Amino acid sequence: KFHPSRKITLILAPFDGGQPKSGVEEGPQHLLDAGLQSQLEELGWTTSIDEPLKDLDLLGLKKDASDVHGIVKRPNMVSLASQRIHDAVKTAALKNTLPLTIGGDHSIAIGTVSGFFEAQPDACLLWIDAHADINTISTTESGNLHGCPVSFVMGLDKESWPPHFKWLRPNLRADRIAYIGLRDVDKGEKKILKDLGITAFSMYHVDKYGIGKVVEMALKAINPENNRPVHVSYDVDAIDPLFVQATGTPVKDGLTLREGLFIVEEVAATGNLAALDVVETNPSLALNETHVLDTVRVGCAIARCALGETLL
Ligand code: NNH
Ligand code: MN
Ligand code: MN
Ligand code: MN
Repeated sequence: KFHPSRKITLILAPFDGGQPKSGVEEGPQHLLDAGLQSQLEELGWTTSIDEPLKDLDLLGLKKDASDVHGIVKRPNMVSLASQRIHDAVKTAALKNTLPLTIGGDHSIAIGTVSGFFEAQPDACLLWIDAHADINTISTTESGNLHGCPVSFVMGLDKESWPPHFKWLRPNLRADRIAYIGLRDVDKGEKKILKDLGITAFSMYHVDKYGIGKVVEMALKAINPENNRPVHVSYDVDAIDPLFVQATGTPVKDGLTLREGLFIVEEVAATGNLAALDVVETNPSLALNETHVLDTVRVGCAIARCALGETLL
């Protein structure tokens, strides 16, 4: 429904500033090397590539030891990168292309979500992750900004924001986001989810209802009339480490590979997918080459299933 012309802007976000493990910035190149672009073209999409971080000195920014705000690490680096990604996603969406952003760590979703919702204010967001990524500057225990993007785009605890984020206009409402796959949620995050009444399906709910029902309930909550554009922000660690080993914070007892792909197949079937992020593939954390290939293939499969690949 939203993309009859089937054009994708592939936005490369080789960014690792939102967490401490190097290697996640190599994700985009690995997915491209695995043939992502031709796989999407095979499905009937025209693709063009945008590299919004190209003109940023990421290595230099990473070395800047003064880039801290209390315990929060690299607010300047994350802000500069997310602002460029915000502009790229917004521009892609306004041109009626579907922004597909490849990370990189999940802090880049500060840019993808805020940028997409500026272009499509009626949109809703499906966050697929083992983690809720809704820590605020006050609740984060790690100080890693990849654990905080949702709180930024919702404008939570804005008084405590590092000054670097002045450019950011929060535009995500609590009734427009739903989670699937949660199983490692911090105490402070549980309170936020509860207080704001956010729709969240953990692995408990997947076990209880089955993935089919869970996806149905999640979409019903954020898109009751089935008429809103859907942004899917997909952290590959939502899927069990049996299938996705090469990621920064694997958590056991996750989604099976089929459950993980089914989620995006269902969104694709609604015709409402309008933006997609695939984040947190870190090829350098694999123990062997098979693990790298497995994880990168899963990243490509998520994109293909979201963009219309079916089994029959
Ligand atoms: N909740 C933890 C934090 O805020 C972990 C976040 N890690 C993730 N999120 N990989 O998806 O640091
Ligand atoms: Mn995440
Ligand atoms: Mn803007
Ligand atoms: Mn995660």
